[in-house]
Amino acid sequence: MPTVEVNFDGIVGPTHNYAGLSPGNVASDRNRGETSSPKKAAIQGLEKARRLADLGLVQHVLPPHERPDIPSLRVLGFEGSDKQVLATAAREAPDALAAACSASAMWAANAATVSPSPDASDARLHLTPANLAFNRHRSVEPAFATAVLRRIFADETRFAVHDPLPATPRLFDEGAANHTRLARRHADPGVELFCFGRPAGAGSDLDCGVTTHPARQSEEASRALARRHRLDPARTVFARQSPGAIDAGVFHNDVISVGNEDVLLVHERAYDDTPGVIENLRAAMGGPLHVFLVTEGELPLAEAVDTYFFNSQLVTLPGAAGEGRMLLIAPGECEQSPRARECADRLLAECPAVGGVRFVDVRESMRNGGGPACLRLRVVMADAEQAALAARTRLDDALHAELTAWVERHYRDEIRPADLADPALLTETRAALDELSRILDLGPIYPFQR
Ligand code: SUG
Repeated sequence: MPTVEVNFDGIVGPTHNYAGLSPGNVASDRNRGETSSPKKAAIQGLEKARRLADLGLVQHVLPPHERPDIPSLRVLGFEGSDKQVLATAAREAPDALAAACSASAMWAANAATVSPSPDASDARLHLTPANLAFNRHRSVEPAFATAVLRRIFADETRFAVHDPLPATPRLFDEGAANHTRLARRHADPGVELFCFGRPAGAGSDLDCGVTTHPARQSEEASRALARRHRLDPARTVFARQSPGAIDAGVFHNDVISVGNEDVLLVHERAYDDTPGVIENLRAAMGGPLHVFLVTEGELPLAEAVDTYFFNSQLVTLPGAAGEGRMLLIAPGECEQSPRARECADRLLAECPAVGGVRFVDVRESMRNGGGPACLRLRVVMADAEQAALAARTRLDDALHAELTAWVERHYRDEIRPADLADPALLTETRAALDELSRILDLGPIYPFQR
C-alpha cells in the first residue's frame, strides 16, 4: 500500500453537552443550555468514521478524555472527595464546572498539528499537541492528548511527538484546524499552509483587527511549529486569516477552507490577501494546484459558517488515480442549503479530481461548531509507519461493533446543564473509560486508573 492519509477520529465523550463555552463559535453560543445527546453524538461520530472505513480509507479512533476533570477544579481550590469537589463547584463556580465537563477533545483536528515524514528534513513524522490555551475548557486537553499520542506513536525512530508550545497568548495554538498540507500525491514532499488570526507581536485582540469575535491561532506558534517539524521554508506558506471572516464566525481556518493533495477549496474571504496566499501556494507547489474559489455572492460567509460546507473532508479513495479519485464528505446541513449544494455541484463540474459528494450526519457535534473535518486528525503515513502504530485504534467492522455496543451500554441519552453536577456522571464515565482503555489496548492511560 502506498502512503495514504490516515484519519484519527475523536470518540465523543460521555459528557457531551452544550455549555456555550467558545466565544466566536456561533453554533456553541447559539445552543448554550440546550439538551444534548451524548449517545447520539458518539454513534453519529462512529458511523461517520465507519463510512470512511467502508470506502477503504484507513480510519483510526482516539479515546475521549476523562470528564468531569476533577484536577482542574482542585487547582481552583475546591477540596474534599471528588463528590464534594463537584458539589461545591456547582454551587460556587458553575462556569468552572461546565469547563471541566466539556467533551471538546472529540474535535481531534485540534489535538495536534501533524507534518508527515516526506516533509521533514529528518524524515520523521512530527506531531505537536496543541496547547489550546485560548479557551479555558480546552486548555486542559494537551496533557492527556500528549500522553495518548505518545502511546500510539510510540516508535521514536519514526515519530516525534513534541511537547505542546507554552500556553501564552503570543503562542496560542489550535492544532491542525489551522493547518493544511498540499502535495502532488500524499507520498510526495508537501507544501504546508499555516493560518493564523493573531499576527506576530499581537498581544491582545485589539492588535488582530477583529471587532466582534476573538482571534485564536498565533503566527508565532505557527512559525514555531514549522521550525520544530523541520519543514523546508521554501515549501511552507503562512497566511493571515481575514479578521472579517473571524468576525463572521470563522474561528478556525477549517471552517473556510479544505485541501487535499493538489486540490484546495477556499472561500474568497478566507484570508487577509486570498489571491496572494494562492499565488504563494502555487509557487511553493512547483506543479499544478487546482483551486476551487467560492465567492461571497455564491456562498456568503454567514452561510458558509451555518452549513460548514468547507468543514467537509476531502479524501482520496484508495487505489484511485486521476479523475474522480476524491470524494467530498460534507455535513448533512449542506444538503438543506441550495447555495451549498450549488457549490458542490460546481465543484464536481469544474474539478475533475473530485468524483462525488457524500453527506454525513454529525448534527450533535455540529451544534457545538464541530463538523466532519473537526472530528478528525489527518496523519499522512507510509505503510511501515502504520505498521509501527501501537494500540488497537484502527476502526474495522469488529471494533466499530464493539465501540457501538460500548456506547449503548454506558452513555446517557440526554444531558441538561444541571446534570453536569450529578456525581453519578463521574462514576459512569470512569467505568466507561476503564472499559474503553481495554478495548483499545491503551493500558492504564487515564489518571483515575493509577
Ligand atoms: O473549539 N467547540 C469547539 C469546536 C471545535 C471545532 N474544531 C475545528 N474547527 N477544527 C471549539 O470552539 C464548544 C463547547 C461548548 O460550548 O460546550 C466547543 O468547544
